[in-house]
Amino acid sequence: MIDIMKIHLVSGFLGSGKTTAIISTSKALMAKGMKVGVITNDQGKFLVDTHFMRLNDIPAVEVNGGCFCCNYGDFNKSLEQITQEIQPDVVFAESVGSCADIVATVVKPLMEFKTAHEEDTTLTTFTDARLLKIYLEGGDLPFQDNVIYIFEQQIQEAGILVVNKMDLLADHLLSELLERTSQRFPEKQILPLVSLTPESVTPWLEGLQSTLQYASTPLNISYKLYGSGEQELAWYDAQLRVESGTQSAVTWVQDFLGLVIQHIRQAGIPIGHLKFLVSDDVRYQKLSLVSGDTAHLIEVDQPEKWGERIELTINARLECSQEEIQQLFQKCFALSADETKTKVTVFAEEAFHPGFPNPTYRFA
Ligand SMILES: Nc1nc2c(ncn2[C@@H]2O[C@H](COP(=O)(O)OP(=O)(O)OP(=O)(O)O)[C@@H](O)[C@H]2O)c(=O)[nH]1
Ligand SMILES: [Mg+2]
Repeated sequence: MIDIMKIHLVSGFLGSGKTTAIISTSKALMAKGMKVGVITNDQGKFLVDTHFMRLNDIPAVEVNGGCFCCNYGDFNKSLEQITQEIQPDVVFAESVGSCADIVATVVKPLMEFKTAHEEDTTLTTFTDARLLKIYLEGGDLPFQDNVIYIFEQQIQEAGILVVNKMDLLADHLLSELLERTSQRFPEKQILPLVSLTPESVTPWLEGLQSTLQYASTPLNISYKLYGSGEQELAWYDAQLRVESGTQSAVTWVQDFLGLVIQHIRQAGIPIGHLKFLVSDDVRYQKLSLVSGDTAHLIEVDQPEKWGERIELTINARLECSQEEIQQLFQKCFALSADETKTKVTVFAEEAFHPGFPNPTYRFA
């Protein structure tokens, strides 16, 4: 057995606020002198979230190229690595936002192979309060039914259900939403949360001490539906460098982001999570757009302060085909080629659908 620490698995739909909450909570714990490690996870290979954790001085290792369930060996190696490197008191493991069935495929193997103690392991599912509200009221979420199936299954297996981004709902709607949530999921610990700061995540930190850790019965999940839901989603990841020409690099980045959002909106493509990491030698910023956000622009802070050379990482998760997502970005690159001599170098890019979920272990 790895001489473990607490392991908090963090699940929830794309863009629900997992990374934000983990960063805020890690900062709160680190300020109290605790050692924290994070394992990030994605189907892709160059991840905004991992970079962003590290830029926030939070030790992070990543399991990439597939979810924890399908790469349990890599997940276990990452746990060993982080244990050896920093001997953490607490590990947060954030699963990719299209992943479900974590109890059977990650929690149970952790117990079965005696890697972790039951009382030290939790599973929290994050939901965006705006999406949860629509879902519980029987409204139309902006996704296909089999994608919504994943959203439902993630909630179903939570021990702790975080209703996140409560600050984005009007006050008079909050208590009604919480009441509806408790009625629908009476067996879960329901935590309203704002994840944005170390101070605001205290309810989650306290919730993690509870004994109601995760649904004791693994999901009765249809992999056919779950897999088909993942197939509706397309990933586009890219890493590029932008160097100023006659206009600043940051202006190009800002215009490019606007163009991408405009084209997605025009095509009516549902957004899972559109995330960008912008950095130069001195500063960095993560920019995000998720389903529920109505903005037509995401803005780089203090554009006048950015350097001549900017690194841009793109992680886009949309409900469309692989061809559509690739063409959309290609079109935006082509439209952004201008006469300002801005030099844009794309180091790596890939567009794909997540593979069919095929867990390494499944203990039901
Ligand atoms: N207003 C508000 N925004 C939040 C809150 N939590 C997260 N966000 C925003 O939601 C967006 C997505 O947050 P992330 O933490 O990246 O979401 P995620 O669940 O890690 O996303 P994936 O890893 O792509 O599945 C970002 O723009 C965050 O700033 C919150 O409590 N309030
Ligand atoms: Mg994340």
